[in-house]
Order: sequence, then structure tokens, then C-alpha cells
Amino acid sequence: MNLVTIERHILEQQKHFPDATGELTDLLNDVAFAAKLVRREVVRAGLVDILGFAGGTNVQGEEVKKLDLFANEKIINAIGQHGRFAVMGSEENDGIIIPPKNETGSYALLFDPLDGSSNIDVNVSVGTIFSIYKLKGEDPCKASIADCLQRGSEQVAAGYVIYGSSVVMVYTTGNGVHGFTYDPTIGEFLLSHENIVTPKTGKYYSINEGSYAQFNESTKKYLDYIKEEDPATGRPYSTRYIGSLVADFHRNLLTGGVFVYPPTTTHKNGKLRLMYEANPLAFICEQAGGRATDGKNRILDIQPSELHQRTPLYIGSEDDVLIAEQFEQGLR
Ligand code: AFP
Repeated sequence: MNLVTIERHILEQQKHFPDATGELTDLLNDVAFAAKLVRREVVRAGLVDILGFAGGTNVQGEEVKKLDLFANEKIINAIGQHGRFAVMGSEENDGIIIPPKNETGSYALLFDPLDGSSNIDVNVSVGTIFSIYKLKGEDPCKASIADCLQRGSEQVAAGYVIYGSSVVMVYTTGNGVHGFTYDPTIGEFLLSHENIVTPKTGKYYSINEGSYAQFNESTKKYLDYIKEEDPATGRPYSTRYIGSLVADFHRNLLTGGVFVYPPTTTHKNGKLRLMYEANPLAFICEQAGGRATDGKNRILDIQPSELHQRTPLYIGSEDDVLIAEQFEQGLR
């Protein structure tokens, strides 16, 4: 059996980029290491006294669980200490983070330490999502928020780790999408899903339909459409909604389907974060042959203006996303 660890795969991928210095390879390995630390705590969540609310709210005004804080600290410390990133941004932090020894870094890291945190207490999958950009300027000591606020199309790598029935890390550096399953007996992520290609159409739609009353008429029409009986177009689709974006996205990536978080009356620009959720998953989705938009524009083309910017999100199988978009644009 030819076992390929994530470290080896990342190193092999470097060969596709003749100008690579190896720095990005080290960065991805740092992220994989941090994911192992977070995994260790996530799988023990029921055993140790870290369940429940930390008592505060995060910058999005949401309740913060202790495990979110733990994951955030672990990632900042494990990754920040090597001086490879000049600047970082986390969904849990209001502003940018400048790691100590950042003077040698030439990259910016944006991450959501534990996505789907309201699922922690009930043993449902959660995940870490990350996105890596090259600094815009030459001097890492001058790294600033501008290095974080780049279009998604500027990402040099993105990925996520899903802590589910097994722990899986998926990443892209713009040369396909690759997935690795964690083997706890040897402490390694092993290649399990090479070159993931998402189906062109799927059979699942993922949306929080409980918010129906808050949707606009276009979204309501789309939901009526997707539930209609029409065997020729594979309808009705089945609903699958976990409430952890990373888990819903991962399932749809492998099986085909569409995830929609549209504008609502309470979240006029959608709920999900452009920098921490939509951009990294859009990069992965496109690399796997899928599509990701805000209903009108390609996610990766959106010029961000703030770190915690929100966006509507239509992501998944190309044909399915196109149909959802057509409804959103009033073309159907
Ligand atoms: P939490 O981290 O607060 O659980 O939010 C998860 C999330 O950002 C994303 O992972 C889900 O897809 C989405 O929110 C669920 O939102 P709704 O509860 O509004 O459906």
C-alpha cells in the first residue's frame, strides 16, 4: 500500500510551481499541525470541562463556546510562532493579528477556527477553514489589513478540516483539490481523496428553510421549484442541512448539490463571512469544477472592504448553482 502523508503531498505539489521557495509548503504543514491540536481537543470535548459558553460574544455578536477560543488560541500560537505569516485574521478577532517574529513572513492567513460551533455540544461535525494570500508589499513589518483584504482570486492556498465521523483535511493550491483522512493511530493525515471533482449536478439542496418567512420572493420561488416533482430534472431534490457550513459544503462537494445562504430580512447581505468562509470554500469549489457566487457575482471577484464582511452564498455543483442564481436574478 502506498501511503501518502499530507506533508509529502504538499511537498510533491510544490514541484508544479517552479518558483516556489518552499515557504508555502511550510505554511500548509503548520496549518495541518495546528489542525491536529484542535482535533485532539474536539474529539475529547465531551470528556473534559470545556463544553458550554465561555460567557462572551464574538465580534459577530454570537455566543462563543470555549472550544472556539481554544481553537483560535491554538492556531494563532502554533502558526504564529514560526514567523512564516506576517499578518493573520481570525473570525474570532475584531482586528488583524500581527504574530511575533513576523519580519520573515511573506503571507497572510485568514481563518475561521471552529465553524459551526453551535453544533459542538451535540456531537455534530464542526470544522476549521483557512485561506492564504501573498503579502501585497515587500516588507513584512509593514503588513497591514490591506494584505488581508484581497480578492478571493488572489488566494494562493485554501482548505478546511472537518472534525466529523472521521477527521478530514481538504486543501488546494490552485492545482486541484485533495483530501486527507486522519489516522489517529499514527497521528498522520493520509491521502484519501486525490483530485476531487464535484459532480456537475447533484441531488441535495442545503438551506435553512426555517428562515422561509425572511426570504425574498425569488428565494421562495426557487424553493418551490427545487421541491417540484419532475423526474427528468431529478426533482425533487432532498434537503440536507447540518448547520455547519464546512460539513454541508464537504458533503455536497463529494456527492453533488447546492448550498444556499441567501439574503434574509435580518441578514440583508447574508450571514456568512466573505473572508473566512465564502472565499476559501469558493476557491476549493471552483478548483473541483463547481461554482460559487453571491447570486450575481463570482465570490472570488468580490473586492472586500472589511475583515468581517458578509455575503450571500450560492455554492456547489455548477448546474445547480446556475439555476439557483437564475431565480435570484429573477430570470426564472
Ligand atoms: P456557528 O459557528 O455560530 O454555529 O455558525 C455556523 C455558520 O456560520 C455556518 O457554519 C452555518 O452554515 C450557518 O452559520 C448556519 O446558520 P443558520 O443557523 O442561520 O442556518
